[in-house]
Amino acid sequence: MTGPLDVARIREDFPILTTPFKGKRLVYLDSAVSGQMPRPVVERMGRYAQLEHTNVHRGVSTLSQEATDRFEEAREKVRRLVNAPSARQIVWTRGTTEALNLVAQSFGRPRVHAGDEILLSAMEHHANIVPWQLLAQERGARIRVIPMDDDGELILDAIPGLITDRTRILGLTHVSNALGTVNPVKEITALAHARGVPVVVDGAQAVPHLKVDLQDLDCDFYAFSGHKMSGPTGIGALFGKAEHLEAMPPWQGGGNMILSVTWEKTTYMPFPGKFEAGTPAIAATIGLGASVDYLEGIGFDRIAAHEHGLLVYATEALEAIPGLRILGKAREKAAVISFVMEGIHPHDIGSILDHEGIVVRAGHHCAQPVMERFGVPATTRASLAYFNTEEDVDALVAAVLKVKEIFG
Ligand code: C6P
Repeated sequence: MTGPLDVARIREDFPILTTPFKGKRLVYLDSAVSGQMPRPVVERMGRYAQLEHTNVHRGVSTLSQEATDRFEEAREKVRRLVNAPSARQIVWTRGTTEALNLVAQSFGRPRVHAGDEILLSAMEHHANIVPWQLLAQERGARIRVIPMDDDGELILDAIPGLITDRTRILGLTHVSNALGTVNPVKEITALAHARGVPVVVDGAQAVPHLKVDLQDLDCDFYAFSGHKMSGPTGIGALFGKAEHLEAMPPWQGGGNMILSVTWEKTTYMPFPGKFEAGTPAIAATIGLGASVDYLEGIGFDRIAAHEHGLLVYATEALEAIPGLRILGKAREKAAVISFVMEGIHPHDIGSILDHEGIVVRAGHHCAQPVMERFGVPATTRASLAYFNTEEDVDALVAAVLKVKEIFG
């Protein structure tokens, strides 16, 4: 599809946006925390639950075979979305957090030893910090950090000096949830690969907004969550390069991931099966497939153009408010606006906005090192999606002016 988005039409797919909230029009500016699900996704999951449900990969019944087909079709849709070479390289997880823990445990643990180094960017979400800290503590390794500048851009020149003979992995977020920065993943991956260092990318905030091409980026792992891309909670994915997934041991054991079990010896399914122990989130997986259809139906070029237009519009309007400071001024930026206001706590701003029917997030956004870097305990964050409008931004700006009035 080409041309601008028909946002009014799209909004009809989201009953939450058209149903009064506290007697007001709901202004949802918190898609970075969790996106809203359009009607076709909800309906697809409902149809599965009511008419198609049973377990997958476990039976000769037609019902089970059909559920398995739908489940695997979703894997193919996700493969296509991110241009992975093979659907087998898409491992289902509960979300980004679980995917990154899988990499730390199954890929990281055998290769990280005492004195080794794990290199992370300064703008990681806790989900791409804590799993590596746990591993580093266990192994006696250390974490090193790629710094960022005052605009919230990574200092790329620092990277070659931070990669040493002891660097075992580089972890990088594609889009910062706290600042909106879009990182040059391809360039950083090439720098790391030139020194033989594999790269794990946190794509939680990228997949919903950009066209991601994993074969072009060439990273070793890429993690993302269904609920941030118009899909349900409880499902996400890890992409891995085939040679890594082949070599990695399972990280959880149980049914569904084995070829045979005896008291003496157990053999495992080939990937992705060996990483998917137990009954998966079947309805959510099929729902995620429907969300891919929905997003592709709109088109990522149009989504990105619409969101960028709103970002520019909102940035200009907010910056005109005296005493308001936006954190994160990267040249490449997704539609995330984190701001602070002189003398007013972000929680107070968030509460007043909530009263006006405007949903934003106030806090550290699970990125405390980013807050520390900018010397603030928290920010107020508005994050935009393809269903937002200039009217939403105007409502935000009016409410922020009201906050300013209340706090003098
Ligand atoms: N960020 C936010 O408000 P899960 O919870 O596993 O689906 O996603 C974790 C995660 C990982 N990486 C990034 C960059 C993220 O933004 C998130 C989730 C939400 O910013 C909730 S803390």
